[in-house]
Amino acid sequence: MTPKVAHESESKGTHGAQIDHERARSSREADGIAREVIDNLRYLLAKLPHHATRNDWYMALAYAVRKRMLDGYIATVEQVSAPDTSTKIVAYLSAEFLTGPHLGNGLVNLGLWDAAREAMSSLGHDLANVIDQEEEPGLGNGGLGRLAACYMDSLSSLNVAAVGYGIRYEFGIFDQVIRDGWQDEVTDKWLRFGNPWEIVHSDVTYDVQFGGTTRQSVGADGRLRVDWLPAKAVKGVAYDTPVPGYRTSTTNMLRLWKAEAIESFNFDAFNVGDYYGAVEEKVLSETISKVLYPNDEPAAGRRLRLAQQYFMVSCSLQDMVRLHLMRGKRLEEFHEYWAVQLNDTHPAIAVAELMRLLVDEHLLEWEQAWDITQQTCAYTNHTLLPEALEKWPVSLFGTLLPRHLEIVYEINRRFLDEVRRLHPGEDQLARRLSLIDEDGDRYVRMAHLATVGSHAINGVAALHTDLLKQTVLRDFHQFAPRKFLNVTNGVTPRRWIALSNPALSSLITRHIGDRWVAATEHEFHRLEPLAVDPGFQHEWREVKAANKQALAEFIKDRAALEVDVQSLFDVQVKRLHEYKRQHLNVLHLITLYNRLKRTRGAATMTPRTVIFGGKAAPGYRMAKLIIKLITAVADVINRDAVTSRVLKVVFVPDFNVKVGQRIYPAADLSEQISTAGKEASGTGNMKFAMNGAVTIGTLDGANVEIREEVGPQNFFLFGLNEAEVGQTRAQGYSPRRVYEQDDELREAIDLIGDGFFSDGDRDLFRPLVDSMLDRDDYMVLADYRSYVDCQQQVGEAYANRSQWTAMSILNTARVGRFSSDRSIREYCRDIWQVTPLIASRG
Ligand code: F58
Repeated sequence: MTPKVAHESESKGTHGAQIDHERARSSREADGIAREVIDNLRYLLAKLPHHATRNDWYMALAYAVRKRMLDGYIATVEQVSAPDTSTKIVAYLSAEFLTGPHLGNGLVNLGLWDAAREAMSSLGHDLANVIDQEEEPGLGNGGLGRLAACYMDSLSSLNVAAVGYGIRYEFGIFDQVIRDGWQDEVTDKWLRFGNPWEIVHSDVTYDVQFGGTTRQSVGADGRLRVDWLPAKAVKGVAYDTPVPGYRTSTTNMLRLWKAEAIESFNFDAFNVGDYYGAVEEKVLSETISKVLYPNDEPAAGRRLRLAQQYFMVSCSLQDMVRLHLMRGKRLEEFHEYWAVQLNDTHPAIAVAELMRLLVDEHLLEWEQAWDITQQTCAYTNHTLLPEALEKWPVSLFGTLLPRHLEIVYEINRRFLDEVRRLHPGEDQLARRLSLIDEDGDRYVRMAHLATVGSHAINGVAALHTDLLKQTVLRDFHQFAPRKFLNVTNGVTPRRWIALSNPALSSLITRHIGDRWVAATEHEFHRLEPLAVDPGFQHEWREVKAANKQALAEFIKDRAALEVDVQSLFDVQVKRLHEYKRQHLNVLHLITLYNRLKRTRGAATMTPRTVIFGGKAAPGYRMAKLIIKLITAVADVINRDAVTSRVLKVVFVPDFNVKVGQRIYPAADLSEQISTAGKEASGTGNMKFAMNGAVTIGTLDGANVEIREEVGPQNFFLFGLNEAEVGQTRAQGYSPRRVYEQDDELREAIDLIGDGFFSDGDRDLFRPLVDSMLDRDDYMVLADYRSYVDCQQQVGEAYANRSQWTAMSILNTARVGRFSSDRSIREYCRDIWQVTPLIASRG
């Protein structure tokens, strides 16, 4: 069960019965919680207990838990707003926060799990079942959005005052359904049953302007002024969700903006009888926060997305300025009180918006405003893939944000002047550094804007930061090397171990105590001596077996397939992308199939259940075709009497945070098989390893550091490294030659190409086969032999139970470094220069 900590008993106040009553109702005891759940059913949901649905019970408990979170929030606000504090607040700006469901996590962090379970059971309900009712807010695509959520958890857990600023999308990432083996997208209506976690602040709103023109004038003081005469405006309304720390009094807010029309009716239109015209404006305004963009590459050109980005940034910065002035501080000292982290380039327009607010609205001098902006902002890069680097056509940018385009030009003019002063005559250098891409059509390069406007730029794993400095931001690095640093990603052990793997948590706690939940990096090492202890090994295996059994039941329910829980659970769950190479995994499956068929099942092979999950961007045809290939190969293997005895393949539909919480704890083998140099960090790799899965992987992203930590004997390495990928290409790599020279590879690819998995249809998978044979941009064929041979070693290692268990335990014991607490401490120390609030345990 989840670890418990004692809580300090509160000293009795002197404010009489009223307060006593309130105390009793904010009880941490089961009977107090149960009473409040019943009250909530009655007064918030207007339901009798025997009429209440499962959703009603969930809502009633959620409100009770939220109330306890708000006690922490009020205490945090009190601390931050005290007149004598100089607390610097972290503003984490992100277009995505993939939080996952809140109830279970809230109970873990507040230490209310057991009390809530007892309370619900006294009311005749199973807590797990109530928790499962919650629909997760899918307000992110994948790793980047989930990272933001892990960081919010760590910020609160480390008592750092912070606000997460983002967008309250009405529709998040689509729900994936599999029809006839293909992905279909269904709208994510996450708000349909209500959202008990958010608090709408109808009084915290800002106008955000778009379009129009600018006008210059000279004031009486002789100073140049620029006025923006916008064509339209929308209103952003604050929706707050509390983010409680783990057993601390600190509770921060995730503040998400919803777009609304400034006037819900255009009365001019209404008066002349154009009712629909009047409503249209409202609809258009609300469109801005309607839907999350799925990560369709390439990133160029979508006007609504730029509008979303500016909408979120403008609301957030206006909010910061308001709070700053409310605290009685001067704008000249803004950077001493706010650290703004740009989560990728999506909020990079903040650089220009902060300049506009300081210079145009608050009349600071340009130089001073620029100094404040740079000292306030910092930028995290999450990708090197050229197609994912954001750039906006100058014309689009200028139409939507005419004043910001002028500001970008002015930033660029001053910056390039400096470049030319330091590097006279180097025109090409200035061209490459420019915020404006002038090779062909003109674009605003958002990564350049973020880099120039920030005092710190970080990559998300050591290898990624090195490559960033050598490739995408090479010239910037040479120009200002000290601005660059690495902060390797991390994931929160609260959600990804304590909540999702209670059996493992209690086993660990029984042996090393419960301090690991908040001090994972330090405490997990204490498991190392237990790695070879037969008794501990036995318990470890029992936990894994139970988790696998639970996943098997889930798979039966969601994918109608029976799997062997004794078999090796070999898992690849992540977004579908060619660089992540799910199709390399498929080639291995076909190879196993062929070996089994050739020997009529006599080939000795470790039984495996190969599990896939992940969404493809709706417009990414190749990724969708790979899903079809996985399901087609699964059909053949699972139906075949010979192969299905030792091999099962399953595609778990609709992979999301909730599904992840069931999958990571049950994995034996973690597939981290991207082409070296392409995966910036990866964070699933960390979640798997923490839960005792052993990795098969390339030297990519954080895999490199995971392998360093767990030791090469406890990591299955294969494939070309990043330098070798480059060399192989440079030497005229021919995938077709590789195909011709490897019999097993040729056999596997030919089966796909000949229509064996598509009822004889030779065209279906042709684009995939051709792309591998003709170009193989992601070096699938180059790494095939190394991968398949490495998988053979995995199978053999798994057959040795005690050796495998030791590897599994050592993986958990040695990956404490990948707790997001460690990452956040580094951000605090190296980038934000913030110190924690005075901690008190909640
Ligand atoms: C991911 N990026 C990286 N982007 O791919 C992964 O290696 C890394 O671990 C993670 O960030 C966290 O640093 C990512 O998830 C997106 O989802 C973008 C969202 C907006 C559209 C373009 C993709």
